[in-house]
Amino acid sequence: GGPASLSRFRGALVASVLGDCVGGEFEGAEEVPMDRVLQHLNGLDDESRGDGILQYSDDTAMTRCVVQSLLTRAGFDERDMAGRFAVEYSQSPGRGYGGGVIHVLRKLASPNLSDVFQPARAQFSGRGSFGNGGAMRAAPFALAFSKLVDIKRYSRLGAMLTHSCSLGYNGAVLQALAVHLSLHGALEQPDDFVRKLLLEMEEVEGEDVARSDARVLNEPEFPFCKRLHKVQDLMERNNVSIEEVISELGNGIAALHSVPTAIFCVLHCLEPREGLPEHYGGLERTMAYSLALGGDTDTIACMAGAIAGAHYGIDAIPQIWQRCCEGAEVADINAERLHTLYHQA
Ligand code: 8NA
Ligand code: MG
Ligand code: MG
Repeated sequence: GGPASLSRFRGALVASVLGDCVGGEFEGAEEVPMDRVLQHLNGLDDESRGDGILQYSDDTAMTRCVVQSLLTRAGFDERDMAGRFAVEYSQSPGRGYGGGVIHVLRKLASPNLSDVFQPARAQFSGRGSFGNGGAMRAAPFALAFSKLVDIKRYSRLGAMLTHSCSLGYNGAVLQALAVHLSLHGALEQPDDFVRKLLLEMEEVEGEDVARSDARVLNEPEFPFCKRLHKVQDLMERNNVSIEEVISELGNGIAALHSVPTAIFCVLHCLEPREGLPEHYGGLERTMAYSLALGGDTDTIACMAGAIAGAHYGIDAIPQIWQRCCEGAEVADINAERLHTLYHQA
């Protein structure tokens, strides 16, 4: 479909669930041989799988809260969103949340809380979390708002409910921007796609807080821009090994070590690649490649899935994959509602 078509909305939200569910198998694994990835993905086609459907984790649980909040309030409402995070966590605490964020989620359940951003600010001795937990749930902001200024403002605030360090929430801004550009067909020109991201992130990371957060963490200034430049370098190379991608971009739980990685996965898999089945389309390649990086596989595949799904649309996602992932159907219905909201506003 064309820019911002229903198919792209559905692709984005369903493929993000898929990445989370399918990627859970390898979360935390140091190295994942492509053979094992393909075996896992082929196994999804097997009707006789005994282990039932693949469950989603914190990534999808929190994304669903973001979606429900944006739909119910027809816009961003921090108290409503924070309340949904707290209820979701109290009802299903075993979804694989990060070790720090659970303290925020418990505090957000308190009815006496006057400032919903306060618990996140108290994390890690006041420095705030730089984990990728804000970025993993950022895609819906690009599906609810059409203006760049709104996407940037609300993806940042939505992330700040749990991640008050700029290296955390700016990862969410970058992820939302990537989904937005993809939704509008920008991946047709991959070099332009990265240039547009850089242009936006140079402004985002130029803020004083972003500069001082980077210094405190011993990172160079403009950390996400630096990584996007590395993405450009890797794109220009003919043969890039998985090891190089991991060492240049990372595969960890920090937003800085996973959001640019997810973006690279999508860009790299726009074309057929050696080691990946020839009958795979771009979305399938993106999934397989994200898992082969190891590390925080569910979250990287979830983020790459959202960007890739917004590009290829729903028809690129194998039915069999959708059927074995918990929450894929709900994501599909939510995508349709977001599409309506998006085109109303
Ligand atoms: P978070 O906010 O708890 O951050 C995750 C972790 O990052 C923390 O537990 C800390 O170890 C570290 N961290 C973050 N900020 C700082 C800081 N300022 N100083 C020192 N350490 C810090 O959780 P989140 O919501 O960001 O979640 C991130 C990831 O963890 C997600 O992938 C989620 O699925 C989860 N998770 C990951 C794995 C894995 O093996 N990769 C396993 C289970 C859960
Ligand atoms: Mg997870
Ligand atoms: Mg994860």
